Amino acid sequence: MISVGRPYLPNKKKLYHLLDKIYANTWLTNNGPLSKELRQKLGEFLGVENLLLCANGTLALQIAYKALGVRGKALTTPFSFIATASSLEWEGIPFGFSDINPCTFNLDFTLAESSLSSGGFDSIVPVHVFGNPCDVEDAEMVAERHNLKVIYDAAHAFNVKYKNKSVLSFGDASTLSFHATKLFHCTEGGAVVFKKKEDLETAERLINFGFDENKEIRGPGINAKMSEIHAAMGLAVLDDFHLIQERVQQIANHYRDELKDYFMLQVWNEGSSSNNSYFPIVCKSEEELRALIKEMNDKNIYPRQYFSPSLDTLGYSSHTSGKMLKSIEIASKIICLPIYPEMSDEDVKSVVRVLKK
Ligand code: T4K
Repeated sequence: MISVGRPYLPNKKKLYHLLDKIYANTWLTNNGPLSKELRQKLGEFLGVENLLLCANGTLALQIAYKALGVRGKALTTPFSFIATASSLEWEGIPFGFSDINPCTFNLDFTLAESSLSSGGFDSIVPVHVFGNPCDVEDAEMVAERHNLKVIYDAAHAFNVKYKNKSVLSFGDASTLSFHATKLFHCTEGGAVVFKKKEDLETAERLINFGFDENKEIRGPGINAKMSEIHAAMGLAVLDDFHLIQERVQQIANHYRDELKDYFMLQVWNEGSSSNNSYFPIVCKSEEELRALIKEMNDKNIYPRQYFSPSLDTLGYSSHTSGKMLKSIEIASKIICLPIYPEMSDEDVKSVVRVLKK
């Protein structure tokens, strides 16, 4: 079976060596030595400061909102995974949607500006969809004009650079997912990168029940820590990340060369690198999409319709005026093709063969 993704499994010996350390330390969670090592290595690898590991990417979003004191209305994109919106809903933060640019699939900040002019917003939550950096300069100009906090959902943007700088260094905070389906993963896991050290320090308490470094409770918190076993997986995967990147780059290049004249492809933000974690194509119609998915499924190929449905159609938010038509249209015609490091050349060719028929 060829599915949309398959988790990278590091060499067992490498992982066992790290698990041996956990046994030797008898330390399983609560900011243990392996999670400290992973945190430091990730900060260096990604070129960012103020990085905090979390139990998953959804909690990373929730911790970012809490640490930054986001309570008023938030504006976000309807074209994302459900966690972007459900994390706001779960935190009781009222939110509205603004439509996307149908070429980049990211928030269109010109449209966002007009949604924001109705007032009452105190944050924006843009997503770097499929790792494509949204227009961070426009986002920050808009945020400054309207006095908003910016929390980027960068779940897909591991190791993505914008103008040679980590895309995670923009905004008040950026969050990552290290779920098994991501190129870099810890089985489950996530992180927040904060602009300010004081927000990081607040978040360090929030993920650990509100305890400070002296074990005094400084306010309400939750348990959103990463365990040592998850950190071990992360360290083993990080060690191989160059191999993962190299292989998915080859697959993406092949898809792009073969399919660019047949489908609309995502328009990438100029001056940005790509981690090739997803390979979306946009069909001409919903009918074409249905037919292609069926043909692929018949050949044991299982792409996914990320992201569908458009989140504004779920009835979550009461702060949206009108339908998000561009997002709804893209959601009805998009397919993310299988891409993962273990895909063989023959697997890749078999996907292309169905699509070019
Ligand atoms: N923000 C954004 C923009 C996100 O995309 C996500 C997560 C988040 C926030 C939240 O981060 P986390 O809290 O998850 O850390 C998957 C992932 O579960 C989810 O992490 C991810 N985005 C989303 C885009 O995709 P599903 O429901 O599509 O996953 P599932 O289980 O259907 O797996 C997809 C494919 O991967 C399957 O076809 C088979 C393969 N697979 C999956 C797993 C779990 C395997 O081969 N082995 C496995 O162990 O959500």
